[in-house]
Amino acid sequence: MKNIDPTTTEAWKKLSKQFQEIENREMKDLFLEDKDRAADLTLQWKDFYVDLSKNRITKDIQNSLVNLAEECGLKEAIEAQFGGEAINQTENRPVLHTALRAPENSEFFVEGENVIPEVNKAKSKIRKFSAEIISGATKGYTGMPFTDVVNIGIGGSDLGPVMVTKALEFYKNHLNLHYISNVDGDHVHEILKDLKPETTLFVIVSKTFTTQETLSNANTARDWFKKTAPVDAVSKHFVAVSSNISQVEEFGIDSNNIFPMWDWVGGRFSLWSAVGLSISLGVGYPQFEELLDGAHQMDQHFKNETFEKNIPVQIALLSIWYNNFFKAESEAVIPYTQYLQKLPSYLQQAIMESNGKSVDRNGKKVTYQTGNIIWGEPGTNSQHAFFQLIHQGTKLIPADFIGFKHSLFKDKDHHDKLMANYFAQTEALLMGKTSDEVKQELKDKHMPDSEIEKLLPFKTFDGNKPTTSLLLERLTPACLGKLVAMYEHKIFVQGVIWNIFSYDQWGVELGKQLASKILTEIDKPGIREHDTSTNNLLNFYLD
Ligand code: G6Q
Repeated sequence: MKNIDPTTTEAWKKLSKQFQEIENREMKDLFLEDKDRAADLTLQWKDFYVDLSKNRITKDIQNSLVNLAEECGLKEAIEAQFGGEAINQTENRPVLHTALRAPENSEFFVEGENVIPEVNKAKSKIRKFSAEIISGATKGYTGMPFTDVVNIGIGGSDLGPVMVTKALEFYKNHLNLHYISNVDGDHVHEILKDLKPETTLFVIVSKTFTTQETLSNANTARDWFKKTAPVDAVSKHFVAVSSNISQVEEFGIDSNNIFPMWDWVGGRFSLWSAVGLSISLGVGYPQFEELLDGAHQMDQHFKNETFEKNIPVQIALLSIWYNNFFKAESEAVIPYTQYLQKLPSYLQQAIMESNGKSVDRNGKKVTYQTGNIIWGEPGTNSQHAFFQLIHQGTKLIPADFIGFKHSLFKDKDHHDKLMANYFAQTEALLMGKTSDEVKQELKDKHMPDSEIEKLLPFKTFDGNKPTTSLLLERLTPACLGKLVAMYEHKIFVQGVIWNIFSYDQWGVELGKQLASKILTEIDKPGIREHDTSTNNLLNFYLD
């Protein structure tokens, strides 16, 4: 990978000039000047229609952004990633979540060894296990089929499976899925209180099997289970997904019930592995495989398509454009489907943990902005909540609008209403509302002129707010796979250009150490060696 400061590139210099030229320009004028703008700035690929034209760019700016990617060595970086090079240099690991969704006969090499046979073996195990639990062939210790599955994991071992399970709820079978992540005892006890040990299967997901939250919750679940079940039933009701076999066995899980994880898959990119076991249990393995296949299709698109027509590359470049030139502080993701309600929080981890870095790949502090702040909620709910700030606030918030041509229950009346909002919002954010329009509207309502003058500034909308419309066919597992993989590649592209390491997470590791230290002090009265604020808080807590 090239390790260059992006601000020193020719493309960056050109973009700085182009920024000055476009900063005060209205997108609606750009549409008037160029009748082909919408078509020229739209990407169509399979069931994706991605309209970039409501962004504050021109074709020339788009070309400069592509030049930036080229100057920063994006092509080589993509090859290095797919080629299994240890691009996660601070942990000395390759980054190959793409191997998890590749066809059975592919080849992905880690230190000279093709990992695909291992991946295929894990997939067969997931397939067989899921089928046996779903069909009831594998039963609990009293001979009853399983009704409930509890995933215990946190961060990357939770957010992906939770998000996908919610997203694919339409395809779900009879198994009830639960997710316990927080070390908050109220979380685990709240979930356990309604479960029956004899029909509950626990999936403990922890790559390291050392994570305090997950181990505490797993221990609590096992204690709860053993209150009524015989000890030897634990092996029937507890399975694990981990790369730390010895620790899992020590916990008491049968070695046949351990699903693998690998160092070359980062936690937040692991839903495609056995970390997604709960997904496969909830919707069945064939649907899980469709999800993987969709992601693989996006991988191929990302790897092979020119940067001009490459969806993840283009959305990543736009995000850099706003972050580094317009100084946008955050980005919103607004899915127009309730099923994707967890997508923003999933993306918060994926994006903010990956690119929330301030040291470049040469070990130097960066002098420019990196990781974006991500937030969002499904439309239309968010329109009745925070959209006010997007429309009339002081901040520039580029937003992805994700909509679908077809709903799953095929209720046309509801879907047309939902999508009317999707279209209307991006149009309003683009066009705004001029004072003349407001005047006319109020006149038509017979409002006196003096009142109109008073209200005018408040009811006027500047518009010119950037949005990207992703209009997809239907929320199938494959479509979801493509969408999630699109955002994964977006993250990578941005990390490459910002010259940072996207695949480590030292901030998370720090959190893991800090709490363990304080925990050892909690039971010890007396001297505390923290800052006075922390000392006082501890004393007040323990009083
Ligand atoms: C993800 C992070 C982090 C991790 C959790 C859980 O990329 O590394 O969120 O997934 O800390 O870790 P374990 O799976 O090891 O319990």
